[in-house]
Amino acid sequence: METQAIIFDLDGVIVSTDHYHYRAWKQIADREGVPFDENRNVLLRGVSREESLEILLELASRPYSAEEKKKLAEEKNEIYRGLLTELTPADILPGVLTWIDRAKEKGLRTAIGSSSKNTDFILERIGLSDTFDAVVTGADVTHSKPAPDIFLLAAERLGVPAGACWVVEDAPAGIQAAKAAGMKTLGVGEFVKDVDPDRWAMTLGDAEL
Ligand code: B16
Ligand code: MG
Repeated sequence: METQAIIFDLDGVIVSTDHYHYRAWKQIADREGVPFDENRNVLLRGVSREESLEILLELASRPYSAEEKKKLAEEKNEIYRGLLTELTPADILPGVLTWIDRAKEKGLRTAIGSSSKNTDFILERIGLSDTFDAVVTGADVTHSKPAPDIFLLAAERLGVPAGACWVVEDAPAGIQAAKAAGMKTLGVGEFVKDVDPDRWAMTLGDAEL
């Protein structure tokens, strides 16, 4: 089916917020005495805040109650939101603006499909609030990536069949979600290099639309 829309993941594709996520989770992990490093952080990419905490706590030495988990997730988000105030349009990753322009020139619809409930805040910080035809986030669905729901809802809001959508993703969970939605994928960045080497680029600046 001919491509009619491009759905961009946000964190790791449009802007690199992963280090801010890492710094926030690391503060929580250190305080709780849970081992956590950059390698463990990769497992959290594209995954919801709550599920990220579950993964982090897999290495904890004691069980945590639902209430404690809720508080930890809230604390992490407060730290993360504080760090996000450092974001500016200069943080938009290489090739992104060209891709958006090219997509529009070709008459393709564009959307954001992100697990992040901070999507609106991030888009505002980097000056892209009014750029996309649709924005779907983790706040719009019950099941986040790797479930296909975020991308399927984006296609629905764009009025385009799933098979005509092309998803750009940096996380294994996101590629899995896109494939489960029956969409084509382009992987960007080192963490999805081995998933589909024929449809992969280090940055969007290295890929042709
Ligand atoms: P929040 P994406 C994802 O965004 C991040 O990659 C992931 O690390 C994060 O846990 C998730 O958003 C939830 O973020 O805590 O802001 O709701 O890659 O799907 O754009
Ligand atoms: Mg991502």
